[in-house]
Amino acid sequence: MSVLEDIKNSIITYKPAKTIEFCQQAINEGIDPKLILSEGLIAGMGVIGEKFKSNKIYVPEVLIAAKCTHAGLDILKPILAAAKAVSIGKVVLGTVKDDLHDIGKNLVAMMLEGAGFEVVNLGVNVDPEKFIEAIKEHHPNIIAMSSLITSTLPNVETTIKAIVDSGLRDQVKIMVGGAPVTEEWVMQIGGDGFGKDATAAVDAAKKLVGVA
Ligand code: B1M
Repeated sequence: MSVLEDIKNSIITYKPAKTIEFCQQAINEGIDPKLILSEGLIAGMGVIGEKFKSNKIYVPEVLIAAKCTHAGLDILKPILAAAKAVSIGKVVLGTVKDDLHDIGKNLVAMMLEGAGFEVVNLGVNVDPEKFIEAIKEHHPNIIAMSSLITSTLPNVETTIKAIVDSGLRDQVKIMVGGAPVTEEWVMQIGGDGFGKDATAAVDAAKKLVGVA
């Protein structure tokens, strides 16, 4: 069995220490960190997602699987970040208000860092006001929002409206992503960019800062 399969299985069997061990092993074997992400961590979380959807597992199991994924992300993060030393732009990223999902958002953060962006990660359940404060404090090129459940989609719109009302809209590009988000909808609510997954998010961000 390949080490990528081992990583995936460590998530499906809820063993964070194994996730760490196998991620480290994959790095030592010289496997591309992006492959470790997609074929190991994301693949494992994909299986968990399917099981959760079909009520084969419940929230506690999902949380342990998420713990495994985050443990693996912590191992990969410095390696992906070291791949690019010069910043090609600054992104302020957060999961919108009332939404606590952060695995996909953190993957996007890491892939952006790996591509050379400086990322300010505001975390989850981020109020529109917090995004606005972050624009004033960090002067990012891009505000990036994740919305991972349909019930928080309106909070993306509210945040964009708040940015417009604050007079800061022309200082930033706005990018949105997450499972229930579509490109058409993002354009309709006044956003500038969309990515269906972490790789597409990087392409969209590069396009927005003019380096694509
Ligand atoms: Co929840 N949850 N969850 N959950 N959860 C989903 C999303 C759900 C689809 C499960 C289901 O019912 N089938 C469903 C949403 C349904 C809907 O939209 N209507 C759901 C629900 C309903 C809920 C609760 C309401 C459950 C409850 O309490 N009854 C609750 C809500 C809590 C809240 O947010 N207020 C809840 C809670 C939780 C946990 C806390 C248990 C846990 C989150 C833990 C954590 O994140 N730290 C959890 C999880 C893990 C999931 C599933 C199983 C997995 C989500 C995930 O991490 N996916 C999910 C089911 C599933 O996906 N099949 C589910 C892996 C991740 C890599 O993918 O997040 O899509 P994703 O990110 C992708 C892309 O979307 C994209 O790139 C990422 C990487 O490829 N992307 C961007 C993300 N952000 C982007 C930003 C961009 C561009 C691309 O640009 C800015």
